[in-house]
Amino acid sequence: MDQLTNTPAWRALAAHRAELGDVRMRAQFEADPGRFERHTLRAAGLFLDYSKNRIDDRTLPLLLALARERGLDGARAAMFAGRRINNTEDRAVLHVALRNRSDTPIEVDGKDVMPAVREVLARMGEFAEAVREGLWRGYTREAITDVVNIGIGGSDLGPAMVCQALATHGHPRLRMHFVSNIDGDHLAGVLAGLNPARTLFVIASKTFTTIETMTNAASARKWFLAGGGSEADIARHFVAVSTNAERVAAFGIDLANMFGFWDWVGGRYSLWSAVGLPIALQVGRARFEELLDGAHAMDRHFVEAPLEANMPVILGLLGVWYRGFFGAGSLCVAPYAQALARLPAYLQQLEMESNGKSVTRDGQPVDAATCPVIWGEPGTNGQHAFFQLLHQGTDLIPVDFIAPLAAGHGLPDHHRLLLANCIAQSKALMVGKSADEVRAELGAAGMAGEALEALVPHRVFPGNRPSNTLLLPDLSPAALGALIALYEHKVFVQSVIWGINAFDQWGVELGKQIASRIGAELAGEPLGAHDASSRGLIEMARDALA
Ligand code: G6Q
Repeated sequence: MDQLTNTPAWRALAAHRAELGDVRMRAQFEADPGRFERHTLRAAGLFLDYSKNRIDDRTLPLLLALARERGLDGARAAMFAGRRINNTEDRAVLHVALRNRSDTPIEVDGKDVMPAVREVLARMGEFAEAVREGLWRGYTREAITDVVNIGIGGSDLGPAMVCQALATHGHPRLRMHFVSNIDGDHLAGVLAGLNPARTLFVIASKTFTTIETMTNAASARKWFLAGGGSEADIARHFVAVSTNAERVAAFGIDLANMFGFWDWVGGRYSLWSAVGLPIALQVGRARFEELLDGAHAMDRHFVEAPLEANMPVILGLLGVWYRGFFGAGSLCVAPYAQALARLPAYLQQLEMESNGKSVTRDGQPVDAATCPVIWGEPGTNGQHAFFQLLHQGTDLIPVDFIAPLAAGHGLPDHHRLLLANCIAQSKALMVGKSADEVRAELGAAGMAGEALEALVPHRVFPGNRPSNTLLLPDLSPAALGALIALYEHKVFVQSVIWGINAFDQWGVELGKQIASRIGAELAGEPLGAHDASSRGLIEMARDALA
């Protein structure tokens, strides 16, 4: 494939960017009453307003030409057809099969994966309902009250984010806990309040070799045995989610209590698989299936909608536009929903582990900037913190605002103020405030002369700062499923433009290898060759641990 910046579409976009210059969105809105209508989309129950972007009528056709030139149609078809598009690991990428709610078969190497997907989903549902109904009991015959998911990365962030988002749909008896960090404070803090006789552990690890998860799981088992459970009781209190039956059995978990998945499910794309077991436990089988339905509706939209009306395509291309032509190095995700507090962390992994790469699928350097830094916090909290920089800092940082239109908390005044703030922020970022407007405002407040002029530069807002606003009807499982699938496909679209394999993660390996060596050294093995900094730090840690 041609170097990206040499392609005709990229060159046309570069010329267009130069022509566009500093065109003001504020002026574009004033001149064009149809701008909102033309730059909004509905899909799978979600509404996207992308009118507050630095684009004119030529921009999207040029971005779409880039998508076509980079082979988006073919790449998308290859993913849905189960081709081995994760080329560096020689794997298919089929999270879409996990939420394929149609009768259409999906094949990997000529074999339909759907019967196995449905079989695990049914077992998960039965197990979740048995725990929820109090039929699955602990060793004292008491019902389970606490579920502790032990997993990390893709085996933690998705279910943790979704369980928090759907907490209002939770079962009144069941509390969900997530332990990921190797830091003993995490496990100890969670276990401190729990009774082993009423606790169920879900050990979630695709490989069942991850050091954090295996260490936490072994300590959890010791805690369980020390707290009154016997070896024979482990089967009622430990279940596994994994692709590795051999290791699950070696850990001592009954294979009847293992929920499997497959190598074509990437960790960060796995919440739709058995990795979503904590979600099913929390909200029940039917609502877990609604989550899948919402994602499936977005999958259908991604496959069927023309590119120019395709939500993941538009979001992905706008991201490429700012990264490639405005030098935007980060994207702020601001959910106006406290329940979505973990969404930015979830998207950080989804986007940055997928597209945080600098070589193409065939190993050549990518000659354009790739994934920006993804970060954010819920609104309105962020407004009282980092929004200062979004409004008046030196960097252009696009923002994704995300808000549910309806809330279930019964505090309508709060929700009105929440939505008002969400809309106000995207408006303020876009319109800004000119020096003349500041002068008029200060004058009206009784200021004049030098005192007024001294304040003007501090109170000017440059404006013209872009954002998308995504509205959900509410925080239902279906809307959340569609939202997550939207970002998954957005990431895929961007990977195709940049020519990246979005489904491997070699960048996390080096640190793991070095940590394993240093771990042995901290346990007493002689020190190997190290730079002076690392050696000095290892010696200090050894002294502290002695
Ligand atoms: C995700 C990554 C990574 C992975 C964790 C946990 O895409 O591969 O975050 O999920 O390292 O791995 P295990 O599930 O194998 O323990």
